[in-house]
Amino acid sequence: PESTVLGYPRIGPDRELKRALEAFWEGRSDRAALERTARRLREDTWRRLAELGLGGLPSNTFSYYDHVLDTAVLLGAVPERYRNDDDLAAYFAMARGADGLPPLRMTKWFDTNYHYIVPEIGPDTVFSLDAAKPLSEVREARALGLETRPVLVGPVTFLLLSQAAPGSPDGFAPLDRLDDVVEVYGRLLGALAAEGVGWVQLDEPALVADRTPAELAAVEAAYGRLGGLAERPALLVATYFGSLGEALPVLARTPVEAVALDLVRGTTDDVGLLAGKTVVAGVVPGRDVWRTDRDRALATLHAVRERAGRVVAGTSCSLLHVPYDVERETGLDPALRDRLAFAEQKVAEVVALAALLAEGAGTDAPRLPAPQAQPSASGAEIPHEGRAPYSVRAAAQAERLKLPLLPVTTIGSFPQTGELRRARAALAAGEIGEEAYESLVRAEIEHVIAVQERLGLDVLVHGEPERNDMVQYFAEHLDGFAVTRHGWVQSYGSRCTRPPILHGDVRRPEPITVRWARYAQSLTSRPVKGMLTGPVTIVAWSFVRDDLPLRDVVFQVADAVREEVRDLEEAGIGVVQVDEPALRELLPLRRDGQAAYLEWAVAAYRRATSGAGDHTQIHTHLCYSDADQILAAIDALDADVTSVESARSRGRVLAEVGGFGRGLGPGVYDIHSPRVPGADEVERLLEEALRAVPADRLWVNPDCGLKTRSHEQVEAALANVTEAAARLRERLHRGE
Ligand code: THG
Ligand code: ZN
Repeated sequence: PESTVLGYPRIGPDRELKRALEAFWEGRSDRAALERTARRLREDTWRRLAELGLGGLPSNTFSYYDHVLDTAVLLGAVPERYRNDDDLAAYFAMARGADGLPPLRMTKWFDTNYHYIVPEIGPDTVFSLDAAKPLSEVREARALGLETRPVLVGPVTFLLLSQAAPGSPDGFAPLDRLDDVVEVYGRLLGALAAEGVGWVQLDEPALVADRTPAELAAVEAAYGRLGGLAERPALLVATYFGSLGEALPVLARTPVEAVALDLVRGTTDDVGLLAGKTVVAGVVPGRDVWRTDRDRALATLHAVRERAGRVVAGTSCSLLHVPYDVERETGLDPALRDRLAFAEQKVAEVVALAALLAEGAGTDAPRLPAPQAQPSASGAEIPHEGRAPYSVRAAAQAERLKLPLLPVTTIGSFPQTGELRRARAALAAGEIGEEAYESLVRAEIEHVIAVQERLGLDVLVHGEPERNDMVQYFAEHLDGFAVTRHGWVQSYGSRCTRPPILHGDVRRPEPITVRWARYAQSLTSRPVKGMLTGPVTIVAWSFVRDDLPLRDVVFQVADAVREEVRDLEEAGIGVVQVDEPALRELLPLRRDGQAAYLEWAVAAYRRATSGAGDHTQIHTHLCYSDADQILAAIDALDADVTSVESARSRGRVLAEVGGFGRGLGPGVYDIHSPRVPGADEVERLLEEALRAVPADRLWVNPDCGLKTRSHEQVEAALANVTEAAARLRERLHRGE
């Protein structure tokens, strides 16, 4: 095949998988119904890719929840506590938890907004091959008359992304088990060869990050061994999200038949080393929504062919990260839509490029254009904005807010009721008026404020009923963004987002959140916290223009947020939370570049928040506990109060963030699971927190927003949280 893609969306063009999963989980449908939907989605995808003329069709890119979790199952790496005669029940227990059993940890897939389930591997993990899924997908496609290339997470990336199982000895790393895992991959390759499979794709994106010499040696050994097997399909090692650097010569020395390179983020510099192998040249960007510059891509393909010999036109990474089809976006400005390509359009681009390459088109001009005019950031100086010292601010805020010890608050969002979601859809469809919609929003704010007062929270929120999503909502109210109707992208499991498209200069035409915050504050004498999304996160969770440096785009957004903070303050709001959960996400995968990124990202946050007066308390919230690399940056945000996720990985977070000299709220309620924590459990977590954080700086909060939970779960959990805080407060007053 002259063309291929490394992977494809699986949630369904109309989120059919989401609906099928949620119906199954809620007991509204059975396993057979779920399997039927899944099968139809897979078949539709293969048929469509074949129809578009794609050469190499991927399979095993479907997943009921996550492809890393699928790999753990494939290898038999299911921790004892999840084992169950019902394989699907065990699978979903690992992904989502089951009664009394918390799920496995979840974290971001490299620098994307996709989350994977973190496998647990210990010294005693027993590996065993369960090849049912890739084999049955191969057979399904064959029943349609289509040959496919099964896609699997490769052994090195799988182990590097895994965590050591609880109880593993100090110094144990999952990668220590590489030999055992490679043995299972070897048997899998044998099974696929026996099935007549010609090619297998092993994804090794971990190779584009900095790797130690020992890790690189492990890569060489693993692929040397797999490549040396007598009975196996041809091997494509797929790398993406950056350039291979020092890992490229290592892969070049292994007997694998093909290597996929991300030539959007990486370069063709060393491709000559891959001579003799096939290079899948990732020239069509798999992570943005812009149409590919055809001449540029073609020149790159020619350069690869000249240097390496055999070349296949491909995407830079899986298309999992883009929506299905831009043709459905009839509401977009046609001038903008013409510049866009979603998954279907990208497949067509790959096919067209392969045809041009085969025709020899562009061979007269094979000179590679100069590296894409990487626009340089305007103004080399990063403005360092600051507020008064924390002690001054803390005194002014204490005076104004008069909060008790261990104040209880939430992260911002409350459960979104079906009624509200339907009303928003009806408003968009013109079936109800603005007035009717807004009165529903007001009623919901009244309800949420009343609940928090009844449960005794100290800093209240309005619950964000007017927002569909913390980024999409701001994008809808800022100039320079477009939003889609069907542009869903999987975030984790059944959850999706519609990333907005940031295509022009960003401006705030008028205040966005102020009237809702003001309304909520009018209902209570307790402080209401204004809720904003930070500039890095707004940009990280959007598809962003590529004609300006990212940093400049982020600063434009920071200025818009700054105006909003000022307006909230002026409206009498005493606490403003500016969330930056994606701060870590844009961190460059390689160490060089990380410091510079963090410097401007922090500067953008401070630009957004430093207009606030001393008496205004700035909060921030960060999802994900693997913040180790960016602790100094989080500290440098200089927020008065920082809440972090920690319910899933207790002690570590506390040890890390306890040293911040300001307010800190380690999450005490894991909102990713439907489980309601008891008051005793929360009290214990708070006691533990008190060993790392002084009582006068400890805040009490869930570990993330509550929008994915039900009202019943939230009320039960918050009642326990406030009770635990009250008990501990009491004990502190008694001097215990
Ligand atoms: N918004 C955006 N990206 C995100 C988050 C977010 N990335 C990280 C984290 N939060 C991911 N978490 C979620 C949690 C819930 C949902 C999506 C991502 C979710 N989505 C609704 C769904 O799938 O039904 C749709 C929401 C909508 O109507 O827009 O519940 O918060 N951008
Ligand atoms: Zn969060």
